[in-house]
Parts: sequence; C-alpha cells; structure tokens
Amino acid sequence: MSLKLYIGNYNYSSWSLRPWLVLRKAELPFEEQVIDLDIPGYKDKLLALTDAGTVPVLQINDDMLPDSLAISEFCAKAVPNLWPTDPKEKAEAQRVTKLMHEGFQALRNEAPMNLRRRTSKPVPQNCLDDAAEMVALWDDLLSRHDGPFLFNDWSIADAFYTPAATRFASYDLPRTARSDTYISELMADPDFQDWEAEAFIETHILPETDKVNQ
Ligand SMILES: N[C@@H](CCC(=O)N[C@@H](CS)C(=O)NCC(=O)O)C(=O)O
Repeated sequence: MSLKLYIGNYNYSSWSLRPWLVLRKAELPFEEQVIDLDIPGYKDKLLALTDAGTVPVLQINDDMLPDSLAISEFCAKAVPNLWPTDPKEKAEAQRVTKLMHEGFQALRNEAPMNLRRRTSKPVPQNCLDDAAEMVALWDDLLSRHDGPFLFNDWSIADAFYTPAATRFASYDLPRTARSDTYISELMADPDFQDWEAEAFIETHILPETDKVNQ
C-alpha cells in the first residue's frame, strides 16, 4: 500500500497536523507534500485532489481520502491502539475528538494555529470561553486517567487536541496547572517537534493569519 499525505503549511495548517501525527504514531510509512495555502491558484490545486477543496488529503494507492478525521479513522482500522481498547473509553475518545473536529469555533478563529507566534495580547471573550471549556474538558479527562494523555496512552484524541495546545502557548491563554502539564507533554512529543521544526524553517507566510490578534 502506498500512502501520500497532502498537507497545508506546517506553521498554520492545524487540520494537516492531526492526521500527520496519527500516521506517525501508527508507524505507517508515508510521503508528504505541502501545498502552499492562500496564494493564487492554490484552491485549484486543492480541488484537483478532491471535491472537498481542502487539505489534508491522504492518497491511498490511487484513491484520495480528504478530512482529518476520516484519515485518522482509516489509520485506526489499519493499526490497533490508536483509539483506547476499552469500548467505553473508545466511545468517549471518539466523542471528544468529534467535539474538536466540529466545535471551538471562536478559539479557532481568534487564536489560529501559528506555531512561530508568541504573544500575550488579550483575546476576545468568546475565545477565552472556548479556552476555558477546553481546559475543563482536559482537566476532567486527566483527573479520571493516569496520564500523561487524555486516555492514559496516546490516542487520536491527543492528535486532535495538539494544535489546540499550541494555541495556548502561542496566545498565552489561561489554563490550570494540570492542563499546562498536558500542553507541555503534547508539545514535547518528538513527532510534534519534527513538525514544529519544519514550521520554523518554512518561509511561506499567510499574512491574514499573522495579522490575527496583532
Ligand atoms: N474538516 C476538514 C477541514 C480541513 C480544512 O479546512 N483545511 C484547511 C487548511 S488547515 C484548508 O484546506 N483551507 C483551504 C481553504 O479552505 O481554501 C478536515 O478535518 O480535514
């Protein structure tokens, strides 16, 4: 089976980072190709891959699979233990992953992933509300597990919250000591650090994203 993951820019593409981490943890060999976002012609390139017109897209032999969660589920079918093995834990991990896939809109808009960014400028209240809701969710899960991850061992849920964790660091968002430890754990992950290293040498800039909260 040959796998190729089309991704957006390392510094900004939170949706791309998620399945990239899952593929790494699954130890599935894959090629990756960056498509520079927000430049003339970029949308045509995305639409040439799939009708979704977004990245990430996983090419599986000759088939194209868009969407971070669908790609992660594909990996979970191929490789066990990307979800918790206990059925109740798995259902809860899938629920909180879906929550991240569909929600926290204000946090996503007002504090977009921008790995090179470090600022302490105040963010709007709706963003703070999302951040507080996320911290409460993490604290609840971490209090019921031994850690260091949301469901003890690393799972797809942690992949989905990794880009969110970076936003707490980038925008200096309030968090509890327990959540701060979790954020540090995700950001110290060697696979995440490989991705972050690419973001630090990447030269493509998304000016609109860089302007958020300036
Ligand atoms: N629900 C999709 C969202 C993907 C998405 O919005 N990706 C962004 C990059 S992070 C994108 O392709 N943006 C380009 C555009 O919308 O024109 C997923 O989970 O993969």
